[in-house]
Amino acid sequence: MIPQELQISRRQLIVGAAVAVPAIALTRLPAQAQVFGKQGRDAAPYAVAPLPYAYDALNDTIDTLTMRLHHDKHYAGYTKKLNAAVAGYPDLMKKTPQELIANLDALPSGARTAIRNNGGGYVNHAMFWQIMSPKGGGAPGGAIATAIKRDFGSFQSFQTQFQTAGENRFGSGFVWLVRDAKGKLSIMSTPNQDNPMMKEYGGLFPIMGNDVWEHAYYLKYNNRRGDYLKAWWNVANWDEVNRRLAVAA
Ligand code: MN3
Repeated sequence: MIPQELQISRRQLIVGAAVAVPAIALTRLPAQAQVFGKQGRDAAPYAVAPLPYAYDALNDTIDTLTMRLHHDKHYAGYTKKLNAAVAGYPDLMKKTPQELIANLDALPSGARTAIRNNGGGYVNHAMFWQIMSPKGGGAPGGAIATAIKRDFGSFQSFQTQFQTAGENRFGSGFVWLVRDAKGKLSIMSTPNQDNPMMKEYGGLFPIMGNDVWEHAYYLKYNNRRGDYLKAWWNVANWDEVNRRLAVAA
């Protein structure tokens, strides 16, 4: 069970990102609870979190129809199938989606693949909507800027490596910026709806990730995934990425 104090703090987060939460409370909370705060529900039935902006808000970079299909069909589909996968397992229904995917080995074998795919899809997309913003773009500031410079040499070098890893992901998947146990940032990519929090990837906390499934870019960019990855920086929400970095520690 989650202690009462966490539930209260988490509710503050659910109210909205604009609500000021004392920094000390953020650092004391487990990262999973922080991430979860914007996803709406910590137990089944898991809910489809609304986009934090209009469908057409990112239109210069990601077209409106792509956003509508991606959110209302793909993400909503993962959510529906995740709920179906845990139905009939009361113990699983009490867990957060992050807890489910971080402990795949502990799941009943009959539900494991469905939870891996759809729980991963749920967690990945809940993050993805938040780390984009119509007010995003530009160079990062704050702690993430310092950490990127420290671990990649420069923001440009980080961008190039992130784009290359995204382009090199064969088939569908995500490219990630992760933080390891020592606090060092690195880039990795995973197939399908896998997530770095899964044990086989080291159980690493994803600071940010870009969706390189064709459904994320094909209508506007067609086969040019590299163009999508390059343009995507225009909507990167560095405030949210900084928030995720802060709770990862
Ligand atoms: Mn997707």
